[in-house]
Amino acid sequence: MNTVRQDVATLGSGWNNKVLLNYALAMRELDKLPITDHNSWKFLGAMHGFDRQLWVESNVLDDSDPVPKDLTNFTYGSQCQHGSWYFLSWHRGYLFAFEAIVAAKVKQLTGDDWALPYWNYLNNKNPEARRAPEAFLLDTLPDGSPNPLKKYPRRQGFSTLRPTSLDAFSLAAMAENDFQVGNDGSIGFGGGVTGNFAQFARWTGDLENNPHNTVHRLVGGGEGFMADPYLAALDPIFWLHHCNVDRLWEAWMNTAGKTMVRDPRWLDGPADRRFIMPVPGGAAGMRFSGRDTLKGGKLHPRYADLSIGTGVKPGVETVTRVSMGAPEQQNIEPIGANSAVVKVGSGPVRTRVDLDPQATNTGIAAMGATAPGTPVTRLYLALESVRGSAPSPQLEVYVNLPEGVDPYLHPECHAGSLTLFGLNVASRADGGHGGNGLGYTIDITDLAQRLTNAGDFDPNHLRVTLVPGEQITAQKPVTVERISVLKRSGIVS
Ligand SMILES: [Cu+2]
Repeated sequence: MNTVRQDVATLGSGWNNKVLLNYALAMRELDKLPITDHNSWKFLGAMHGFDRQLWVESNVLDDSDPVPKDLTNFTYGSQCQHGSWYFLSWHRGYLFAFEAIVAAKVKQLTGDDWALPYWNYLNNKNPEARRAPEAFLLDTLPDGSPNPLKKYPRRQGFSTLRPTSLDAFSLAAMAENDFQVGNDGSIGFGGGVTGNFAQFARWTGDLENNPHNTVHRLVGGGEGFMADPYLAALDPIFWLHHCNVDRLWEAWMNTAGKTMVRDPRWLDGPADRRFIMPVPGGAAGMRFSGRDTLKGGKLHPRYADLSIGTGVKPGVETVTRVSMGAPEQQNIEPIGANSAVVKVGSGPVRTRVDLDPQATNTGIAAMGATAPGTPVTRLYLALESVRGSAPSPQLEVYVNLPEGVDPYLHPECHAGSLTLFGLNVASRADGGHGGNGLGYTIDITDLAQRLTNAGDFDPNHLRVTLVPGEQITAQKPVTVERISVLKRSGIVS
């Protein structure tokens, strides 16, 4: 049985892509099942996020449809782990369950084997890589019936991922050597430490912010399902996107010099409960934890390729960034913060972050260190408790932008682009985490170095300007509780 996941672009175009045709045929059948069935399209989508009222308003459910208890009591419903170190492991299990259920249906309908393909949108060698596979854009199946792969709305006129120069895709996450750093895991590839189960926890990992969050917003816009975690997994393209994110994680783990597990709690999952997924046939669920998703585990996937479009060459010693030593021997300290909540609505907002000049100067002096055994530092801007009501607003972050200028004319001050995917869920006071919002870190080491070289870096403070992108308006503002600068110190190894 062929269960190797392939690049969807290599499998043929339109409905000649048999993997996607089989996908569509299976989804059409799974759509006939009621939400009470663990193998139904709706049930599988609701596992990511579920809000009955929104689903009725969005014409997914009828008002009269009975909703199963195991969705509303969180046994299966609204499980997706974001802003957390379980983001990648939970979604790996989710992909596995979905793939098994679809494959069983494909087998029953056509006799074919089936594996979930990935959308390799970062493949620079394919000029069409950012265009959605055609099967997701066609109105009908070859037999003339409605195309299930295009059932739910996306950004108006969507066919291609179109980031601008600001929210450009970045593979910077792949250069990070550590899955987590800091006691709270606030810095690193994979997301912040959470003890208990939390749908939206606190710190977003590098890979989750970009390209994961970016692609959700670029497909979904403000109105499409992919932009909102309550609806995203209902769009069949969700699964090809997440398959690629999962592949990026696998590629990262297969690169020399990366530290995946340093805190064994990650291996066993949340302290208060196990992750659970449905299985084909819909009987009892399958329980799993992080260790099942790693090499040798029952949920470890196989990919046809781990190098094209991932920015890494597995098995090859690629020195992408100097190693700062074992994560537990690294130190994270705040060296300054702003003093008031920042609210971003219709236009750019400036705030001042006061710095400890001595700590800043020593940090700047060690930023470029490469000699083994010498101290090395990186600087980060941390945005804490970011809240708002839009599903995936875009926020642009600038450092030391001159006052009164057009930010777009000053890319040299651009620190980073954030897509605040799931901000609506993370900000709900009745949600799992009491509306604490989300946290993000932006690596500003290179920017600080550039500003220092240009004589534009004052060790006493820096100015941060937040510029609203799409989905942020005066009616739907975003607030940031605190902005601080973190200094990460280690020893070059
Ligand atoms: Cu996602």
